[in-house]
Order: sequence, then C-alpha cells, then structure tokens
Amino acid sequence: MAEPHVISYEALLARVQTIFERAGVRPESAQAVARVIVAGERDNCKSHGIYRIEGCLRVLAAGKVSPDAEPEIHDAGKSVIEVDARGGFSNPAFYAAKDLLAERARETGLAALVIRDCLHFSALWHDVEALAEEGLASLSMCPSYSFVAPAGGKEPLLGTNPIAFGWPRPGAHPYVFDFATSVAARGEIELHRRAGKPIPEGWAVDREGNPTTDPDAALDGAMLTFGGHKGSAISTMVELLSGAMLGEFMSKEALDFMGGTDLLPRHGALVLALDPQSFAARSGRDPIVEGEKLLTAIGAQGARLPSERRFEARRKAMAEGIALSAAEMAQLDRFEAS
Ligand code: NDP
Ligand code: PYC
Repeated sequence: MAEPHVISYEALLARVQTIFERAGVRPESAQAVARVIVAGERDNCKSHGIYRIEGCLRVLAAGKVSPDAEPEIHDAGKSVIEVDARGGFSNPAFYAAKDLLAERARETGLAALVIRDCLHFSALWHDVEALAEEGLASLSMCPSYSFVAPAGGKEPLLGTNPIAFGWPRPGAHPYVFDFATSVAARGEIELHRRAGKPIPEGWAVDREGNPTTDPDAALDGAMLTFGGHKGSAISTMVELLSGAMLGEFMSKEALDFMGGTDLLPRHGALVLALDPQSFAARSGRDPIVEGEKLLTAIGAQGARLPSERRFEARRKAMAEGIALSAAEMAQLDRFEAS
C-alpha cells in the first residue's frame, strides 16, 4: 500500500478554502466551510472530512446553494434569535450569529438560534464546542434527508438527524457528543461503498425491508435508527423541533426539494445555548464543579468519554500533520485544477 501523504492543518485549510473560492463561494463562507471540513479530517471524522468537498461542489454546480449568500440576522432582543442563511451554507450563518447567541444566553440563561434556509452538510460538534468555549452548555440539531425508516416501519421517512451536546469543563476539552440518530451517518455507508467493504449488520435494510450488509442495497433501501424505538423517537423529536417547529423543511420535504440524494440537503437548524450558572444561581452549588464529579467518575471506571478519541486525533494531527491517502491527495489536485 502507498505511504500516506502528510499535510499540515494550515496547508490543508488553505487548499480547501481555495477550492471553494475558485468554485465562486465568497471568501468568508469559503473559510467557514473549509474550517469545518478540515476540522473533520484533523479529528479523524472521515464521514464529514474532505470527502464532503465533492458533495458541496456538486450542489454548487447544480445551483442549489447560493455561493455569495450573506447571512442575515433577525434579532428582536428576545431569547429566540434568527439567522437567515439565504440559501447559503449553514456554517457561515452559525458563526455570524454565535457571539450574539452566547451573549443572549448569558443575559437570560437560555437562548435559541434558529438557522433558516441553509445547506447543511457538516458535523455538529463545531457548534457545541464553540459554545462550550464561551462557558455555555448547548444542544444542536437538524433534519437531513429521509433515508431512515422509523422503528417498526421499513420505508425511509426520517433523516439521519444528528444531535450534538456540549458542556464546558475547566482546563479540559468540553464534554461533547455528536451523533446521527441512525445507527451510523449516511456518509459512513458511502465510505464503505467506495472502499468496497460490507457495512456491519444492523445498519440498514434493502428495498424489500430485508437486513443487508451491502452498502449499495443499504443506500437504495432504508437506514435504521440507533437503539430501535428510542433512536426513532429522538429522530422524530429532531424533525419536530428543527423542522416543523421552525417552519423549515423536514427530511422528507428536503429530499423532495433537492430532487434526490445526489445533492446535500437544504433545510433549517436549531441551536440551544444554556448558561449553567444562571440555572444553578439559587442552589448555592456550582454546576460546573458538580458536573466534573460525574465526568471524572465516568473516567475513573476506565470508560472513555465521547469525543476523547476525536481530541486525541486532533492532538496528533496538530503535532504530526494530517495523513491523506494518495487518492485523496489526487482528488484535491483535481478539485484545485477544475
Ligand atoms: P459516531 O457513531 O462515530 O460517534 C458518535 C459519538 O459517540 C461521538 O461523539 C463519539 O466520540 C462517541 N463515541 C463513539 N464511540 C464511543 C465509545 N466507545 N465511548 C464513548 N463515546 C463514543 O457518529 P455518527 O456516525 O453517528 O455521526 C458522525 C457525524 O456525522 C457526526 O459528527 C454528525 O454530526 C454527522 N452527521 C451530520 C448530518 C447532517 O445532516 N449534517 C447527518 C448525520 C450525521 P468520538 O468522536 O471521540 O469517537
Ligand atoms: O452523513 O447522514 C449523513 C449526512 C446527511 C447530510 C449530511 N451528512
């Protein structure tokens, strides 16, 4: 097997940003999109790393995402802030409103950011990590495409509907989990397909509703929710809170609007920011200190916290560089040249 090519975080970021700028994306948005993609690669989250460049370029070429959209903030001074991505990528919209969201959460204890009409392709941990850096707890969620059958059904109806949670920790990386409410993200199945590998049992059923380990049959059939009826209920909650409640597309509508799964989904997203100190103010206890007791007790049992693998991958990548295969490097070259 060919030796991997090692590239620094900064060099990869510059290359990915250039690819998006050459595709016509305004520099601020190209930078925000490149940052989440390269962070995915740095943290060894391959399903939302550089593999996503191709999908984003496809949506740009199809004219289904606006390359020069400038996010527009609507703030009535209340706990719900809105940012309209105006058909652009979700990440620049989130970063445009993040400071205001954090400020409002500190003022009122609890604030919500509604992101409207965005092309959403990325992992969610960026949002909750950024808010944990501000000392805030947070939840982030969005619908996706109807790839997933509800528990007990076999037709795709729900999205892979990710949900992420962040909690600040003093002097340490925050507690962060971030997962699809399907057993795995669809990107994972696509990566198995590309590598010619079967998917694990229990991820999906084929078009007839039979269990399958064939990625093609899975992509053509229905994915399954994690934890059976429990994941199905959480996925439904994500549809209701970040689709129906916002007046934005749910996963089925997003699929119909984009006209197929070849193009990444366009819909809304919801981010809730909570100030732990405001909630505990009358208790006389420090929520962060109390939280630490639990988190350290989990570690004391030898159990790993979610995101620990990711933070370790990040440490290694920042020290030693990001390893990409020859095929991945060739793909970057092709994107830059086109
Ligand atoms: P994974 O199953 O890979 O990981 C889910 C979470 O569980 C991570 O926080 C992970 O931490 C943690 N974890 C994994 N194994 C363990 C363990 N043994 N002990 C403790 N914690 C563990 O994620 P998914 O495949 O479900 O999702 C991948 C990404 O896809 C997410 O970032 C999600 O936001 C994104 N996504 C985006 C969508 C969109 O529409 N934009 C749709 C669906 C998914 P660690 O990373 O450290 O392993
Ligand atoms: O991996 O399931 C997924 C996904 C859908 C949209 C973006 N990522």
